[in-house]
Amino acid sequence: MPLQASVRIAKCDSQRFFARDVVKNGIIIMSVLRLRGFQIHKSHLDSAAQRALVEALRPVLRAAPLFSPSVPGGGKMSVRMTSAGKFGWFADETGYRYAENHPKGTGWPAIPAPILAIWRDLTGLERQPDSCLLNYYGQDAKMGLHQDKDEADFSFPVVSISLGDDCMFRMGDARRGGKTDAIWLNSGDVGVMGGEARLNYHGLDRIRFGSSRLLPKGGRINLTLRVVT
Ligand SMILES: O=C(O)CCC(=O)C(=O)O
Repeated sequence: MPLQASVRIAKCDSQRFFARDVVKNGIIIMSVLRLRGFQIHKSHLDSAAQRALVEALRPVLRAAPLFSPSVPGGGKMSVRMTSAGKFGWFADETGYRYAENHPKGTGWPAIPAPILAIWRDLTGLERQPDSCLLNYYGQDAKMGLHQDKDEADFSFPVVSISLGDDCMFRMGDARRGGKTDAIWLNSGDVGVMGGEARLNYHGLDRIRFGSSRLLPKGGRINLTLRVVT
């Protein structure tokens, strides 16, 4: 008879970091980490689920190709992006906002069902997200520290799915310029940023290009699900 999975608190060394392991047959099959309130479900998606998500994203990318947004003050983001859902996140010289159309003028494709299922599983919410932002990080792409605050209601969490190459993710608190901590995220990890952590500054220092074989051309995809209105 298979042994039941059990949960054990593996480490709890400060308010900033907390880890809880799910152990089956003496082997850790999943860990839930908390870094400054960001809840990270390590290896939430196994390899088959990761491959299925990449397949589900192909039609999204065909209908709404990646673009490199310009930013206020000039220059372009190093991350390429697109969206699915009712709203897509967008930036240009005039600011940051959600838009109902892709820059080419068409509406965004629907959020694929397996992605909505992850949101439901981890948030338990009836309310579905109305935006799924897809960020693609090539070899030198990164993202500066920022808050997610273009949404109307911060009581809804942000769910963040990592696919492909490892990345160094940095998390602070809700003050600009406050202390930060960094953690490596791997393909299949899914994070939930909610509650007191919802407005924490966060960003991405770098990716470890070529560390995963999930994406044919390498790099990392991050999907973030948000309730916008
Ligand atoms: O790529 C990531 O893990 C973070 C993405 C992010 O911070 C954002 O889209 O606001």
